Amino acid sequence: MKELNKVEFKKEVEDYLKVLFRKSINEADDQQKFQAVAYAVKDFIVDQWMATHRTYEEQDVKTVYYLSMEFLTGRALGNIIINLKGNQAIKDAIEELGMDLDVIEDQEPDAALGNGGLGRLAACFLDSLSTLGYPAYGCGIRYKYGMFKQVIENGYQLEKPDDWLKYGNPFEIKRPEYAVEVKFGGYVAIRKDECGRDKFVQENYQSVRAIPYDLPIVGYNNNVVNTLRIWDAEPIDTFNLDSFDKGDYQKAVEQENLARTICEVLYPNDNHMAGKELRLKQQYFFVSASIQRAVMKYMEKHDDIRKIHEKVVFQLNDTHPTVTVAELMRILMDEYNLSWDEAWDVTTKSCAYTNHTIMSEALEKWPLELFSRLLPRIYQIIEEINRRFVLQIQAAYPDDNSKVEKMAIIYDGQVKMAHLAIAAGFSVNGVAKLHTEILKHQELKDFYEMMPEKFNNKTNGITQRRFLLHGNPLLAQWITDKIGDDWITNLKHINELSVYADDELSQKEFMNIKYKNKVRLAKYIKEHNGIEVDPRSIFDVQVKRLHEYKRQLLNILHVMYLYNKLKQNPGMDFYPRTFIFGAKASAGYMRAKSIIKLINSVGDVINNDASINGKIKVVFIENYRVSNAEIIFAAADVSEQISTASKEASGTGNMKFMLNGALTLGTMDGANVEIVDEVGEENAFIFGLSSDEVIAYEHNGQYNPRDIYNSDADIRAVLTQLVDGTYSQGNFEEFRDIYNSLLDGQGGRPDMYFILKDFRSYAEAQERVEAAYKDEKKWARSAMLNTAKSGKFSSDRTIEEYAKEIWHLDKVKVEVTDAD
Ligand code: GPV
Repeated sequence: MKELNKVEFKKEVEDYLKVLFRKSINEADDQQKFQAVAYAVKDFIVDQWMATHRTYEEQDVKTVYYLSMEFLTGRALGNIIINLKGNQAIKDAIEELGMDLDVIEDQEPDAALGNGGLGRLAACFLDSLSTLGYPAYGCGIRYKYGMFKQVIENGYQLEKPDDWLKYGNPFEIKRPEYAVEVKFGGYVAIRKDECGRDKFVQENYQSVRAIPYDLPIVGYNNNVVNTLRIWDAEPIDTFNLDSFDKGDYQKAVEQENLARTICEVLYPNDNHMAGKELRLKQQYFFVSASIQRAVMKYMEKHDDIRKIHEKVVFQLNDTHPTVTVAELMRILMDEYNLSWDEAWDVTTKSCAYTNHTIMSEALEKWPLELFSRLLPRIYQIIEEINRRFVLQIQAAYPDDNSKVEKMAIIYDGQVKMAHLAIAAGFSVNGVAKLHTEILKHQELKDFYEMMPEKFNNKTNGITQRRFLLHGNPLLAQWITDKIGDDWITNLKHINELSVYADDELSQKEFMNIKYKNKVRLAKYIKEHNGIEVDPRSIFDVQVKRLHEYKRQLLNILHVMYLYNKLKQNPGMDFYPRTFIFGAKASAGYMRAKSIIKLINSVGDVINNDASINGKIKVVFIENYRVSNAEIIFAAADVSEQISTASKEASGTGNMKFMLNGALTLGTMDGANVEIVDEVGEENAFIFGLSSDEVIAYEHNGQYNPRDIYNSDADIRAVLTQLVDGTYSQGNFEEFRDIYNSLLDGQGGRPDMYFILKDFRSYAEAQERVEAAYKDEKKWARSAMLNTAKSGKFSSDRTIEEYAKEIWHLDKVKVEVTDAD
C-alpha cells in the first residue's frame, strides 16, 4: 500500500486552499481548511478506488448490492484517515501547517442519512465489507436534508433542518453518465413490439432523472474502496418543447415538482410506518435506479441475463426496498423479454430480506389505491406474484383457509411488503438469536412452517474501527500495547486482554483511561449544557432513539424515585451518579416528546437542589448523533439497555458500550442475551420480565398496573409527582398523558411496555450496580472483561456470515499499480 507522505500532503492542502478558495493557510477559515484537507485525502484514495474497480472487472466478481433507505455514516474524514493508517502522517502534516486535526474533523457535518440503529448498521456493514475485501455497493438516497437537528428549548425538543450539504460534500463524485429514468403513475397498456409480441408499457406517466453520487468506503489498510451510491432526482427535461407544444405545460411543471420533492428529506420515523405517498415514491425511486444500473452493468460484461444471480445479489435492509422484487421482474420481462417463470427464477435467486423489528406499527402495508395509482406496472406484477403465492399456500394447506388470510401478499385492501419479501426472497434473517426465534415461532410462524429453509439468524455487529480505534484512541492504544493490533481487523483477538483482568496494574490503567474519557465527556457537557458533572461519579448512560418500548420512562421514573429516597433520608449511603440521556423523538410522536420534556424537567429540579450535594445529576445531551456518540460510549460506566423484553430486535448501542468497557444494565432482550452469554451474568446487571413472560401477558391480558400502583407506595408517590406539578411548576397537565398511559391506557392497554411491572426489579438491579461500583477492583475487572469478551460483536463477524451463508461472495485482493 502506498504510504501517505507528509510533505506531499502539506503541499496538496495548500494547493486546494488556493484552487477552491483563493486563500493561503493564514487566510482560510476552519471550514475551508477542512475542505482542503478532505480533498487532499480524497486525492489519495482515488487511486485505490479505481484499482478496486479495475480488479472487480478483471476478476468478474460477484457483488452484493445492499439496498437501504438509510446510511447513517456520520463523519467521513477521521474514519478514512484511520483506515488509511495515515493518522500520524496527516496529524503531523496538519500540525506543521499550524492546524489541529480534532478541530478540522469537527468542521465536518455528520452525514445523518438515517434515523438510528438500522441506518447505522448499514454504515458499519459497508465499513466491514471494504475491510474484508468483499465487492459491494451501498445503494440509497442522497437526501438534501438528513435527520433533523435537535435543539432543546425550555426542555422541549425543537427540530431544525439538517442542511448538511451547505458547504458541499468534498468526498462525493457526481456521476451524470450513469443517470437513469424512473417512471411514476399513468397506466399500463398492451402494445405490440417490433416482433409482433404483446408488451406491457407504462404510458402517460411522470418521470424523473435519477443521478448517482458516489461516496468512497475505505477498507482498513487494504487498498479496497467500495462505493456508497446515493441517488438524487432531477427533472427529466426542463425544456421539453414537445410538451409545451402540446400544451402540456401543466405536466412539465408537475414533473419538475416531483423531482424537487423526492429526495428533499429523510422521514424521521424509527420503527414506525407513516404511510405517506412521498415515502413510497422515495422507495421506488432509489430501488428502480439501483436495479436498472445493476442490470445494465451486468449486461456490459455478460450476455445471458438468466444468469445474473451468479454475479449479483440484492440484500433488502428491512422491507423499505422490497419493491426491488417487482422492479427486477419488470426489467427482466418487459425489457429483456424473459417469461414469467424465467424471471421469477432469477429474481428469487437474487433477493434476500433482513427483518429488523416485530413492532406491529413498523410493518409496511400500503393501501392498494395508492400503490396501484403510483406504480401501476409494479402493482400488476405484485398481483400476479400474490395470485401464484396464494395457490401455493392453498396447495400446502388445502383444509386451512386462515392461512391465506394470514399470509397473502395482498389482503384487506393492502400490499403487505414483508409477505412479498418473504415470498420472493431466498433468505429471511433476523438480527439477533432471540429475535430470529421470535420471528420463527411467533410473528412469522406461518411462513416459517411453510418455508423453514429460508429462515436464518445474523446477529448484528458494529465496527471497532469507528467505535474504538477512532472514538476511544486512549483505550485503543492501550489495547495495542498489551496485545498488538490484530484486534483492529479481527476483534476475536481482543479476548487476549482477559489475562489482564485480574492484574491490578492493568485494572488501574484501564480505569484511568475510563476516567480521562469521562473528563472529556464532562467537558463536552459543560460546554453544551452548562452543567457541571463529576467525572468520579458513576456515568450511567442511555442513548438511543426515544421510543416507549425502549423505556427511557422507566429510567427517569427511577431517577425520581431515587431522588425521593435521598430527600427523605439525606444521610443515606449513596454513591454519586450522573444519569446521561440522549435521544431524538420523531417529530410527530407526542408522547416521546413529552418524555424528553420530563427528563429535562426532572434534571432542572434535581440539578439545582443544593440539599443533595450533587449526588444525582441528570443530563440530556442535545442532538445525539454519530459524532458525539463516539465520545459518549468511551466515557460510560453503565449501559442502559432496558427495552421491554421481545421488543428490541437486537440493539447495537449495547455492543458499542460493551466494547468500551461499560457494564450492561439490561433486560434479556435482543442481543443483550448474547452479550450476557459472552461476558457472563456476573459481569452484567440483568432484570425484568423475560420475552416469554411478556408475550404470555400480551396474550392473556392478565396484567393490571393498577394493582402495582395500589400496593407500592414508592411507585405511587412517583406517579403522583407526574400530575401534582412537582416537575412542571404547578402545571398538572404537562405530564398527564404519560401518567394516563401507565394507568388508563386509552387507545391501548395501560402500561403496554410493563414499566411498573419491571420497576422493582430494575430498582433492585440498580442497587446491585451501586454496590458493585463501590468495589473498585471488582468493577475494573468486570469492565475489562466486557471489552475483552466483545469479540463476537464486530460487524466483521456479521459480514463474514452474510457473505458465506447468504451472498456467497469471494474476497478480493487489490493492488494499486502505476496504471491507476
Ligand atoms: I424496522 N430498527 C431501526 O433502527 N429502525 C427501524 O425502522 C427498524 C428497526 C433497529 C432495531 O430497532 C434495532 O433493535 C436493531 O438493532 C437495528 O434496527 C439494526 O438491526
